Amino acid sequence: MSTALGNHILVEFMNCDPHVMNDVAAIERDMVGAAKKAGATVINSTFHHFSPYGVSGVVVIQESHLAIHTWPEYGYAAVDLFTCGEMNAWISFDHLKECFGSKSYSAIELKRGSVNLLQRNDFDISSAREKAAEWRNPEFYTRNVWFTDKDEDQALSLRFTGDVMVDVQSPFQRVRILESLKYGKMLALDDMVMTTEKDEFHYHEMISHPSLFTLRNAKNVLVIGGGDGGTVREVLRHTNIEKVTMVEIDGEVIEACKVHLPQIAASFDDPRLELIVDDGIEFVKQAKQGEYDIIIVDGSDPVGPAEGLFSVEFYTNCYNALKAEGILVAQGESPKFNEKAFSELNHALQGIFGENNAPVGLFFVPTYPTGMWSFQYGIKGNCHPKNVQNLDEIRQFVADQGLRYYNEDIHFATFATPNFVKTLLRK
Ligand code: SPD
Repeated sequence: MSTALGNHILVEFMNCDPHVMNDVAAIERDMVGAAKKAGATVINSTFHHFSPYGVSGVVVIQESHLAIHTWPEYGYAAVDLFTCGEMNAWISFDHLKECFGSKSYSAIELKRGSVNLLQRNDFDISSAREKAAEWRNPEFYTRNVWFTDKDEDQALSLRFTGDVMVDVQSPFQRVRILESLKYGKMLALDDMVMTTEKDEFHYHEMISHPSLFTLRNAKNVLVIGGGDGGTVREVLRHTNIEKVTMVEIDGEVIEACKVHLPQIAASFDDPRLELIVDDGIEFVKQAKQGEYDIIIVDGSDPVGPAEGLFSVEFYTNCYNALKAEGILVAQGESPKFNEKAFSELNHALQGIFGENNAPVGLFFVPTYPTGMWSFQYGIKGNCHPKNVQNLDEIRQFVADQGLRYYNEDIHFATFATPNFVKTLLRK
């Protein structure tokens, strides 16, 4: 007969895979898996990813708990396996060692609650245990897992179910589709939120319609990036558009979205669309001069494959590829999250298109850090979104298409800039 109430194994997992050590979803899955493999009943799990890196979490089990804290930069995890009853926590230990790819480890095993030191009270808890067993369904437990999009000082976190539909490392980036609780399925590239089912319309309507209503006779549009398909879906709502060429560097993004985000990737079969999987920067360099009415740059943030989408050379090539009356619209980052990229991009556009021809459109995206985001414009020729007069036409279009963000008021309001933004834009 055991002389203790509980068994506590304190584990040092060393030389682990640093990527696993920084992956909150993988660690939650592995810790829950370790509990279940050893026959434990899971009550709930809470896991957080910390800035700049590291994961902490706990799986509460009917037999006590499993807890972890990781230091990816050292390939290290401190793990507690605290169990009572018949559960063999060494089964959990073996499972985690395997999952974390730990090449060296040590463990201390302690008995907790020595019965020689305790005095049992005179109270019968067996009926309470039976009651608990009646309502507990071992298949369902609360999961509390958070995805965080951040820089060193600021972050936006979304709670997600822990279920991962896609997790692939493409030649360019890590492509993931996760299920968030508040915003539905979400596309993440590396550790950044790109789009979610519930708020994608904010971004995709606003990247498309202001320029399309400014240049009402536009026929030929180029989209760089936009692999989820949301931008071409919006552009193709306009019947005056005869051709859209979309150049996305990462085929994995397109495939993942076609399968898991079909309402965003809804227009890939439109015969007016030519889809090219290739480098957009190189494509624009080779493009014919004066070819496009509108160029839309739906890129990711200026790290990894999208870095070149924030250069003077790229936007000069875009300028040349536009017709004499043409509009460039670029994903312009946030004036509160990435002030530097935001203002540098605008200064570059002012330099290429002219000081008064680089307006900024602000709009709101709840799932991007700070919520305040921008599109930046380059106007070639005399067209200007502020001069739009066809308001009845916009109203009718919005109603017919069931748009949920853009309307005739927003068309003008997006170009209103707060004073701190005006300061950022001043050269
Ligand atoms: N931090 C997010 C920057 C937005 C990048 N583009 C999103 C793609 C949606 N089509």
